[in-house]
Amino acid sequence: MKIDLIIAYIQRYEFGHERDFVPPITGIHLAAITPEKHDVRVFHQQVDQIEINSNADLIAISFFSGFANAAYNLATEFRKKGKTVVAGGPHVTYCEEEALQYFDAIVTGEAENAWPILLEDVELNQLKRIYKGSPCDMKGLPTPRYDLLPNKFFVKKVIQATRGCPFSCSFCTVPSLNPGFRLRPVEDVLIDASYDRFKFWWQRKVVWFWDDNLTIRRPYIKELLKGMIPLNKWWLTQASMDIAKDSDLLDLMKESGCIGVFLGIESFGTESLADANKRQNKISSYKEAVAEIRKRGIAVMAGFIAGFDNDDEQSIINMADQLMEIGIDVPFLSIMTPFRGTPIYTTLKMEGRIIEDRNWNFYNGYNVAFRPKKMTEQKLLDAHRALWKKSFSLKYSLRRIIRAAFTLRMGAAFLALFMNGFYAYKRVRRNYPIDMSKRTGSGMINGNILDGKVSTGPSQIAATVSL
Ligand code: B12
Ligand code: SF4
Repeated sequence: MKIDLIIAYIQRYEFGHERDFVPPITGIHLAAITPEKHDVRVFHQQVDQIEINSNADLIAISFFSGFANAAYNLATEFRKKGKTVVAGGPHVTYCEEEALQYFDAIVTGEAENAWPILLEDVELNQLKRIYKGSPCDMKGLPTPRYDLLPNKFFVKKVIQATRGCPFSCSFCTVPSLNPGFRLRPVEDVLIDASYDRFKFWWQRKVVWFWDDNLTIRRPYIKELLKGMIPLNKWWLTQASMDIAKDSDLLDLMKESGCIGVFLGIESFGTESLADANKRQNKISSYKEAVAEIRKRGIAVMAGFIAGFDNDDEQSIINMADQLMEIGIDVPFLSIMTPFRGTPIYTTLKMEGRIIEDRNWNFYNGYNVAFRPKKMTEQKLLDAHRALWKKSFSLKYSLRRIIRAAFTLRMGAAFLALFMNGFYAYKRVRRNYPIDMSKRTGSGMINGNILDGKVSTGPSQIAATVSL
């Protein structure tokens, strides 16, 4: 069969992205686990035009909640052309009934066991409506199909070594989406990390782990990193703050070429961290923890969330200074989003605080889909935008770039330069995160059909994976 795998996307910034940094791994992983007899193409709606007139036998769409409207629009258009359209990913896993209105079949949970069965059923003309994927054994997973990635992505080597996370933060779906903590054999991961059929040296050099919490199982990560040393790569990952107390691990991270770690710091409020169930974070030790990592020349990227019950406008805006103060090299600033399948959704739903008439566009991480406790939804949005503008002002961005240039190893300093430069340029161009209440309903965001092709935004500006 001919299969088109599509990663749906909706532009999140006013003018899209200026540069496409890192791709999702989902499409190229699904392509890799598709039996070889099938002919697969992978489209990323953020950079590719989608061929509605495709001659594929099967269209398979993956999407996050914030991009559901794009996925549903695509499915509707493909089905008008008589195509069989299936879907999977975090949104359909929690919104089965809704998704079944748009797709011929859905795969919930992980695909490794269910996807081959679905494909066989399509061939036998016996497609069922729901395929329930189970947490897979990660031994023997193939190398992602990097050859199918569009050239627009700057970094290409995205890898997954583990699945799951032992923590249970209230806003996160990982504990139910990828239950348990599972590992790929180190030798399999090293094969992927060594893949070098890329055009540019940095695409061969940089390895970006798309794991939930790569460092949590110490014997495993230490074995993996020892194996990484001879590969001479620059690598990045997500991790939890406990790594800062493990100097042996940090030394090994440095030795094996780590240039960046993403920490979910989330908040500077004690009550907010309790609301988040983020017991692994201690505010009093943020600065010290960041310094321990930076001492090894590794850049600290960190996520912060605006909209906990104890947040007010000022506490949100204050984060711009607080994150500078603790030494963060690249901040990622989002708004609390009540994703289905999370404890925070259950709480807000029970309290009647989900704004039911806000569609999935409001679930892109930059919009408000619930009623905050200490302010109106508009005030939360305004406070987030004020935080974003202050954090990515030229003054703050340059300070971070210069600090990184003088204190971090080369790859980490490049990272700080590119990422801060990327956001500062957006700030200067006024390319702000889109306020969906001003766009939704205009028909501009939800995947326009242009000459039989679908784009993600009005101007067809390439919209990128943003971090
Ligand atoms: C890597 C990652 C990122 C990366 C890459 C993003 C990307 N587009 O891929 C970065 C850091 C950029 C990122 C950003 C964001 N992310 Co993110 N991210 C992840 C993470 C940690 C791993 C995803 C992954 O690649 N897994 C490995 C691949 C191989 O597996 P997979 O994608 O899960 O797909 C499997 C199954 O779902 C299924 N499947 C998926 N699609 C399909 C399609 C078909 C047809 C089939 C059959 C099966 C199938 O099969 C796959 C194999 O089993 C997950 C957490 C998690 N455990 O899922 C969060 C997660 C996906 N992210 C999430 C969110 C919210 C975001 C942001 C909106 C955050 C923000 N505030 O800005 C942004 C969006 C940015 C963007 N432009 O896409 C949420 C999504 C929740 C939801 N319901 O939508 C998750 C689940 C984390 C959470 N908070 O709960 N993210
Ligand atoms: S530590 Fe990260 S991945 Fe783990 S549950 Fe919390 S937010 Fe999710």
